[in-house]
Amino acid sequence: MNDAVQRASDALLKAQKIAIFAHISPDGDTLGCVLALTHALKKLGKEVIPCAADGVPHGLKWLPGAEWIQQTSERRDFDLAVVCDAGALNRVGTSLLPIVESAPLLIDIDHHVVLGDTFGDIQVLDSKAAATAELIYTQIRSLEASTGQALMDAEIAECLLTGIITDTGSFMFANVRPETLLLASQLQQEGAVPAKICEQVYTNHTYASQKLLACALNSLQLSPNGKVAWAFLTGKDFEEFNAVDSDSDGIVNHVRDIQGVSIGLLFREIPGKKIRVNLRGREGVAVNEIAAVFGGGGHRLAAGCSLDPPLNEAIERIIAVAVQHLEEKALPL
Ligand SMILES: [Mn+2]
Repeated sequence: MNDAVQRASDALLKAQKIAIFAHISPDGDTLGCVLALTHALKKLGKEVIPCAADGVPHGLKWLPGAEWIQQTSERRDFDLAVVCDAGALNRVGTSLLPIVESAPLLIDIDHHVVLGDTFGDIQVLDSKAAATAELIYTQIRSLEASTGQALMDAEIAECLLTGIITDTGSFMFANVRPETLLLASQLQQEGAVPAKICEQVYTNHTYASQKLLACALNSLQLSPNGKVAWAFLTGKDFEEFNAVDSDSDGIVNHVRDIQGVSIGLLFREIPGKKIRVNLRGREGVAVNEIAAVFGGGGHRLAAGCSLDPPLNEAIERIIAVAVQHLEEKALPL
């Protein structure tokens, strides 16, 4: 990976106009990465356009530089495109994909490493990193080493620590490594304030999101073996509270966090579209394998996919696969 980091630094320093892309339904990691890299490259005098097809969700609008994020761009004159934390190229979103593809050179920086889905002329990939923010930190340090210019500051540190905190569930997930905690400490020393980040991310819910949580928990059900829990949100629920998609972020964790439950699923009915499913697992399962059956993907403990309506049939189909997955995992090797 070190070689790829150096080649990425060389390409970033050679380019003048750089577009940086987040993934659809953006989270704290993808936006934290895009903005941290944007801050660093602006300091180096680069012209940078940070893009996210779905914009910035309510809970992340406070990120330093969030106002720079563009949902689309007419421009095609970039020297270089960078995609952060996307998992697969099409996850930049259909509206931005042609822009990414028009760039003469493409860098992919990511901790989702899905065989067969890698892309980019330069690939800075590490599936052991808890967040892509860990890789962006390394990249920015490499840019500093190459130029002799100090780039790290409190704003960059805040963006990166946000990525680490959100992708580790505030250091509660199994992806936390000693390196992750050391880096968090380093970022706090650089000026990031963990309490501020957690307050913004976790204690600043919209009214609509709390009402959606109530609807979802009201619909909660358990499989006969008690190991799969699911909840759903209908199009009507979203309508009633004038809620947007990002208002349902995080609800799936409540569905999984039940005694005895190994897999939690949240179904979201989006009128005129496929039914979105968020999957969360506990150690020992691989929910991305379940999502893959339906053309989706993600991490072992957090994944997503889409199914055709109607809702009740979608629920039946995926629960059957989830229950079977647990039976297979329970078999002795
Ligand atoms: Mn991530």
